Amino acid sequence: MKLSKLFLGLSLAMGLVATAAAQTTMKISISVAQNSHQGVAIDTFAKEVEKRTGGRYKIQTFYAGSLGGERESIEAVQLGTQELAFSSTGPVPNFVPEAKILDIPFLFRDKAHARAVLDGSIGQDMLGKFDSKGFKALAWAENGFRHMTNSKRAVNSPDDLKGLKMRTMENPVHVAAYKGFGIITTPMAFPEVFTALQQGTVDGQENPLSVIMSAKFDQVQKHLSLTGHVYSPAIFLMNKGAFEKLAAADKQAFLEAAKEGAKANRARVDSDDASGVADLRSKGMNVVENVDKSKFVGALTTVNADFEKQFGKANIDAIRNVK
Ligand code: EAX
Repeated sequence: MKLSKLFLGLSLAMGLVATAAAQTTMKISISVAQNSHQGVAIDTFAKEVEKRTGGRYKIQTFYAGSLGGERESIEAVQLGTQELAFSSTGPVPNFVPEAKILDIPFLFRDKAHARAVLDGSIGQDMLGKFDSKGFKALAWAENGFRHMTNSKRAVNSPDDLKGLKMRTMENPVHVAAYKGFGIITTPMAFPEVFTALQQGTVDGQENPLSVIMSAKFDQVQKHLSLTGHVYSPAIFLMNKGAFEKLAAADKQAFLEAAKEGAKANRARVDSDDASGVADLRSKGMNVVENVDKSKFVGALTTVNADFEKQFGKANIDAIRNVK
């Protein structure tokens, strides 16, 4: 009697150990709040990975830069101290220089064009460039078209940007271009931006409506101009070793989960873009909706000539020519 009870207890305990061992937990992070286009991306990814692996893989989600800014989380993924990150391409060129070309201002006509490029052969080839740097790039997603905000004045033309001190991403293409606008550029990690705006360390910043809303920049910025000066892609990155350790079917599960995450993310960007102006106006922002884009493009003539030299005109044209 006693022995059989002991046996039952033991086998139960062993069963529990076996269940625990069969579940692997991985981390994924974003630099913005959970209630955002990026939160939706990683929440969907986590749910889909669990579903598609029968619960053998559990994805722990971290928001608002709680594991560090985008650059730090990409570094952590490269080192393997964190398995996954979802990031804009802002800091990506520091790891994969080929990705720089995607952040050229006024490269994409609209979201449909950007999505077609990323989902087409150019984007899919680019995902392969991450392999030799210690990453598995699971899928492209989206941060969105970036717009300028500041606390000083309404921006109607590039002349209005001259002398504004603005936070930029840690991205060499952005920094070069924004200098072309006459902006005083201050590269900074995203988690520091709200405080920098609040304390007046910088006058402004630029980000998609999705980010401006989720970060509540309306509380610290008066003016918003829909410049749409650059399209900001986003990406699901995984540590290469962690991905390679997965069984073939699980690899597929992770890839498909990332695609589902990207789908949900793009849908949220679309709805944020549709509601953003009214929402931010209702919170007191002064919004300039119609800027003369040709003037902004014109201000970058010299910078664009440099980009053509640096990246190859043919490569830039190949992106522009995608229908
Ligand atoms: O990924 O750093 C930035 O401005 C990014 O757009 C933001 O963190 C969202």
